Amino acid sequence: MKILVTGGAGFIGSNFVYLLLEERPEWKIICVDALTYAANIHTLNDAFKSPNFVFYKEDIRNREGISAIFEKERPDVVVNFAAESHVDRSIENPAIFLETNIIGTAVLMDACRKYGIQRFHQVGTDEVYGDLPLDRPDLFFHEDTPIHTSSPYSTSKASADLLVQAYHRTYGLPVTISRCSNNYGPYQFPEKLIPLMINNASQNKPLPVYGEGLNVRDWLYVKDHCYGILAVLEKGRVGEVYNLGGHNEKANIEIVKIILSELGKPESLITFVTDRKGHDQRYAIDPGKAMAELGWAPTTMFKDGIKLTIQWYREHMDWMAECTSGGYMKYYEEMYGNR
Ligand code: NAD
Ligand code: TDX
Repeated sequence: MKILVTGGAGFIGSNFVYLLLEERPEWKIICVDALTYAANIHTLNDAFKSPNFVFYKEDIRNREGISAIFEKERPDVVVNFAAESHVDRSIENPAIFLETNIIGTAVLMDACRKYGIQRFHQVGTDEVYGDLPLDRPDLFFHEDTPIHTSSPYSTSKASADLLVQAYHRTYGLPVTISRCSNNYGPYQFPEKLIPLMINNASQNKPLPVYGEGLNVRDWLYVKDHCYGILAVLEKGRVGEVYNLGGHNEKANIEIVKIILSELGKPESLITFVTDRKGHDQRYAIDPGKAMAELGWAPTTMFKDGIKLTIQWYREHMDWMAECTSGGYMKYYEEMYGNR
């Protein structure tokens, strides 16, 4: 099996590469990543040691470059993780989200049509369903929940999903889509809630909580997400959407307090700042279809996963320092300076 993984130098893509090396060591992995600000090539240091791993620095928007990789490697399966993934950045600068997340996905699928493929899998998000009210804990996102997006990020991801479904119906491209809730774990760029709070708390810097910190996210350990994607590839039905999540809802403020407590830091570091524009209230996935059809279920409880995650960042402060060098301080100042 030859599997082409885009976005493999980012958070979830790199965890997926490591899962494949562990669980499917006979597969050839062709990793394609443009190495944007969100990537850290050192994340893949151990993958480079495998003879079954090859890496191409390429942009999924580049039709000729992507075509040349397909021509040379002839992948059997493509899994598309590559994306601009941060909601706050999409609010500041939507254009690149439309280009990478929509056009990039189309470029990949055009290459799949040209060269033939057993499966194109699109890594999607629960944010395409919009949000749920805080006072209706009985409501969950199902695969047939209407698409109703809030941010330029979620709109670009929803557009990509619609395009994937259109390529299936129009051209018969064998596609699947997974839509996952918030991931946490090793190798996440410290612009996202959990690594940002771990990084700031470690340095006794203020922890910027948006609004009152009451927005709810449904957290899944990244390795469980990766097992879910592998299950969709191997057991999922072509043309179908699968929601992945672990019924692990937490208000942001709870997460921040857990991090402070694990690190032995005072709650006085918490600073409430101006809310995110259009901030989604609550995400909550019903993963019943994936569980019933694929036999998939998360195995890492949040109480264990968050400890593993905090421990990982404490042991990899050099990795964090690499991510936060370069443009990070400028980004931080622009995003949080006057908040
Ligand atoms: P990330 O930002 O950590 O990584 C994205 C990777 O894609 C980076 O390595 C980056 O260099 C690469 N990339 C960006 N633009 C590219 C381009 N034009 N061409 C080639 N490579 C490019 O993101 P992530 O958190 O790992 O998310 C991966 C996927 O999973 C995304 O599609 C995201 O929408 C989806 N997702 C993420 C979460 C989450 O909680 N992080 C939840 C559900 C779904
Ligand atoms: O500094 C912060 N303070 C804060 O209160 C940051 C960065 C976030 N927050 C809040 C906003 C959200 O309610 O924490 C929550 C989580 O924020 P993010 O980590 O930015 O994630 P979210 O916006 O929920 O989106 C994530 O999950 C779905 C990923 O970034 C997406 O790629 C994925 O599709």
